[in-house]
Amino acid sequence: MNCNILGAPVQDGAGRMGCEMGPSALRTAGLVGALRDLGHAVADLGTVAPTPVRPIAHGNLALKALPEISAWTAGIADAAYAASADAMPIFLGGDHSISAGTLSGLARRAAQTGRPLFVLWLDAHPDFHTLDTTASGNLHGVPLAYASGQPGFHGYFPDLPERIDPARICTLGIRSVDPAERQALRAAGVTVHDMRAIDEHGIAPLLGAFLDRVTLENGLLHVSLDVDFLDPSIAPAVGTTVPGGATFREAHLVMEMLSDSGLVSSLDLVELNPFLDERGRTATLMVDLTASLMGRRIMDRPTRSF
Ligand code: B3U
Ligand code: MN
Ligand code: MN
Repeated sequence: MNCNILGAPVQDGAGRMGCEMGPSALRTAGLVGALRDLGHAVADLGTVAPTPVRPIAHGNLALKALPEISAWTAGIADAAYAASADAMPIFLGGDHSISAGTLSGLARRAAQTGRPLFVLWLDAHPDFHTLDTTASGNLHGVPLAYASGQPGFHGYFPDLPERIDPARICTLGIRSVDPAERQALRAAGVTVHDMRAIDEHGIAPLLGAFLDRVTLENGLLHVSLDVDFLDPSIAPAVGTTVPGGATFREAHLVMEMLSDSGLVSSLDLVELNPFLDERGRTATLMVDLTASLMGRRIMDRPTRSF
């Protein structure tokens, strides 16, 4: 496969500094080499730039860095559109606000291909706040609401060329939801597989059912992997740790199932804060998970297992 790597060193959408170093840490942990070892052709396209920042005022005074994140969203959306023309783009965050841009650009690309875009959101949080409902004001909490066309972004964020149908979004690993998000997710019809669902059913059937839907509609699939999807005991390098996350084995299983499906057309690796890491272990885990998604296996699989 042809892969395009793009760094999006955004940190203003998170509550604390450090995600700006995410792309460097993922490169240092050997992302490009790991992909090449698996036989992929990798082009590192370098670092995305925001468009010029213009002043934007909003009635929600809690909002942080709205002009900056709006400018990043515009720059990232154009870069995502360009980078998805003939290769699989892998976006290196940066905090999760970068996905406002990646999803916007990818939705525009998908519309051109005539195939529907599905989104798998691997995260402790659904990131489904609007500019009006966020209480923290951290804009890494809004990208999924923006990209799926929830109200209140017009005039503040770049106009969306294409929205993603909320019915084609599946969130997995969720364990921290604000009341406004809970209501909006339900009204919009987003699939929410929280940790209780994973505990009750196991992660494989939940993901399998979603992948079946993508296959049935011949969809494209974007995967957005937030570090805090993972349990903090294995992935400490994130500003918003929430206990009770995906285990090492659950996370690799998800990636291997995604790889087997052959459906994944783009990927975000977000929220890595290297300042909070321990000797690079979280960056290394993110690279290893990406390798599993891109074909690394423990053993060759027989066509049927007993
Ligand atoms: N929902 C909370 C917490 C949060 C969302 N995304 C992250 N944290 N990473 C908020 O601030 O919007
Ligand atoms: Mn997130
Ligand atoms: Mn999160």
